Amino acid sequence: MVETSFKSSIAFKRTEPAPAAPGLFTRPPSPPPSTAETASTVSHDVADNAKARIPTEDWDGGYTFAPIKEWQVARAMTKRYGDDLYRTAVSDVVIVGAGSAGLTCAWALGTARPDLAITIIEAGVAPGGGAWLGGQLMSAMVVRKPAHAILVDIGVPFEDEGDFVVVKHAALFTSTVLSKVLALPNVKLYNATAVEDLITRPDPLGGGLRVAGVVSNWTLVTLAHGLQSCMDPQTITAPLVCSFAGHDGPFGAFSVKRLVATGMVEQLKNMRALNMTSAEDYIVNNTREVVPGLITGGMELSELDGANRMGATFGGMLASGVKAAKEAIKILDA
Ligand code: 48N
Repeated sequence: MVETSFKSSIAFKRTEPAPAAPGLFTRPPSPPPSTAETASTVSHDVADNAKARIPTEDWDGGYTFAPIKEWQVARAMTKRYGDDLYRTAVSDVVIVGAGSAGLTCAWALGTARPDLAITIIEAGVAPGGGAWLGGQLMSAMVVRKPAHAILVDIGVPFEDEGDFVVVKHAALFTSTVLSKVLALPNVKLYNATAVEDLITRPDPLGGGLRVAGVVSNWTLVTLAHGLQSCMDPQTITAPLVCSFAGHDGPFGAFSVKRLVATGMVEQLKNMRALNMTSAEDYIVNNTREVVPGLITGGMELSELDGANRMGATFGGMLASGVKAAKEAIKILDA
């Protein structure tokens, strides 16, 4: 039975879905199992992939697929997407941005706390943000120690160069952490989907406002608001939002800009020039709950705090994501 007082509901020490009508942070009853879940299909375990090989069977006589109807494909996708939207309408944590910081946060939090329902909103079709390449369109990704320990935990191979390590292609990091995050049963990724506003509530614990979720829309719709009126958004309610919206790009530093626009923060101090020797330590050590209900990390934090950029070294992003996960657990378990 979920306690419904505000403070305790943050802890989400839930055993059963609350029978009461869903409140602000009370999980509504889970949706009925979807036909997808009750269908007689048996999910394919990745362990079976070990048998993947070039088939020796003769295909020269023709390769024939099992029969299909168009409506079966349509329903297979829409049923799952509809179930996902229904289930994630109330989440425990929303992560804005699936760049290196956001994905590492999702991986750390999702693996450490399988009880938490974590929803990632990523504006791009391809998650990953700036972590598909190293620097100046070159492939290799540099990660300074001790952040290489996070690569070990995730399972990303690297070459050791002493005080730093090199992942031979940044896409190897991004695709590996992405595959691990997507395989977590308690994490849902909505890519090609933009956070176009925050949800705020009066903060019963502090008198001001607290962030209580996000407003989302398909990115193409968000980008086209000037072309067509009244394309209203969706909402996802959560007691905690972790924002890693980066420092550039069409949506850069999105959440902290909304904090200024809504008066929750006075001003952005704007990212400062490059200083590789100090920038990463600052970002990791200052990843924090910047207003009640919103943790900010990665390069979005540099825009809020006026921190230096660090250039093409990514350990600070990985460690900021893990720091945000640690802070989130402290807040949710308070
Ligand atoms: O990779 P980014 O931009 O952000 P981080 O903080 O994860 O990593 C930053 C890192 O790539 C660097 O910039 C490196 C270290 N360079 C430093 C330097 O000196 O230049 O990822 C942010 C992600 C992107 O995928 C965006 O598409 C997404 O966030 N995003 C959003 N997704 C949904 N809704 C939004 N409003 C939104 N805004 C950004």
